Amino acid sequence: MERFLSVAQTAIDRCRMIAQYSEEPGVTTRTFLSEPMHAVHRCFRSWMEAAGMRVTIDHAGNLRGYCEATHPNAPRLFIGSHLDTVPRAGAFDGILGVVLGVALVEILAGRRMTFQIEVVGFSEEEGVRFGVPFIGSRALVGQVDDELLARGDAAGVRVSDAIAAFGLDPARIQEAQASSDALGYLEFHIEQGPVLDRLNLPLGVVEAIVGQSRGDVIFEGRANHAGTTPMNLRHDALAGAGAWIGAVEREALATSGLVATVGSLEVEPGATNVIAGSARAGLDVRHADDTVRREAVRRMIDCAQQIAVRRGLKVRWEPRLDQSAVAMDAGLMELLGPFHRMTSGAGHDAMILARRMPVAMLFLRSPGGISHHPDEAVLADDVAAALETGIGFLERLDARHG
Ligand code: HGY
Ligand code: MN
Ligand code: MN
Repeated sequence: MERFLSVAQTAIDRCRMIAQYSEEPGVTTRTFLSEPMHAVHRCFRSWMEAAGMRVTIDHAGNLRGYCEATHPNAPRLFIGSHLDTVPRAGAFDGILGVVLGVALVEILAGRRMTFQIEVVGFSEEEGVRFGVPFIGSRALVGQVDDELLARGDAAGVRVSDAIAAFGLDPARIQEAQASSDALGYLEFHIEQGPVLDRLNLPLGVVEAIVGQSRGDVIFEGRANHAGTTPMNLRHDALAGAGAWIGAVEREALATSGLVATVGSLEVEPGATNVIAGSARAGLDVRHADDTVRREAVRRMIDCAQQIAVRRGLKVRWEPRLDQSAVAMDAGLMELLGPFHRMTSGAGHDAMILARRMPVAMLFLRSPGGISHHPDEAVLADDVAAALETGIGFLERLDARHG
């Protein structure tokens, strides 16, 4: 492991350097094809080209670096993750997977495998700007449709406008597709949870990624004066949403293995002395079993309707994502090695790439189990162990495929 410790430290330094490219000074916030993404692409392009890779940006804004194989027309192994972040993120979620892909190519130092290697930095995985995740990886499996291209952000800018504003052509997004004979996809990612840290393990191999539902529940009441409206005459949308959020938490606590989060709440008109006329609550529900998850979502929506009736409110559900749980490829998992097997509660681009090729993920310990937070971290020894495992994986895949 020591042989890769300095490469590991460079990888960590690169992640922390990239973290400075942000829409907000002093924190790390980088959404789909926002201005700071140009600087991120410039950094990766210089690292990739110095490692002998050919670099392109596809029309979904994905950064793509290619290494040739020992022979032309060899199938391709993809290694990657996402370059966007949640608001006020840490430095490693997504970025680390792209940086380690480049580091593996640097370690190979021109040595060619019996397969091509493509390192991909996806343009958008978190779903922050347009409310729908995985735009970048969906382009690789041909699943960016006109409806998605027409989705607007909070300022009314459409996905297609954002692509054009970045200097790309939304009409050419289909060119981003990965060929169907791809050898597979490998994603290095921080665990973003407490499991490896509590077991005091540096690495884990993902067996499956849980399924997730996302969407908005919108309560509509009647705005009115906070001082003159008696309590029994109110139709308070925010109070209704608050009652429902508590019910969502109770439902999740009562259902084994289920997590449910209301992480966003938009209130109109949003003044202390005005009873809220509307409240839009963003719901995220996850479980390893798709039936359990979908059943829980249905119960939560039923509960919202019952609360609305009791309070004289209207309520509607706007679903945005129903992503099934995805199993990782057993053959690629075996090539990674005998590490702790685990389920991922976080969603990843691997769940989209799995629609077109075998996929595998290697988790790195998240000290303190912290993520989606500036305190997110990795340990240099664990990064070195991940690089050691990654080189071993490439060599074992080369031997199997050669
Ligand atoms: O939300 C997630 O599961 C991931 O961080 N995109
Ligand atoms: Mn994330
Ligand atoms: Mn991520």
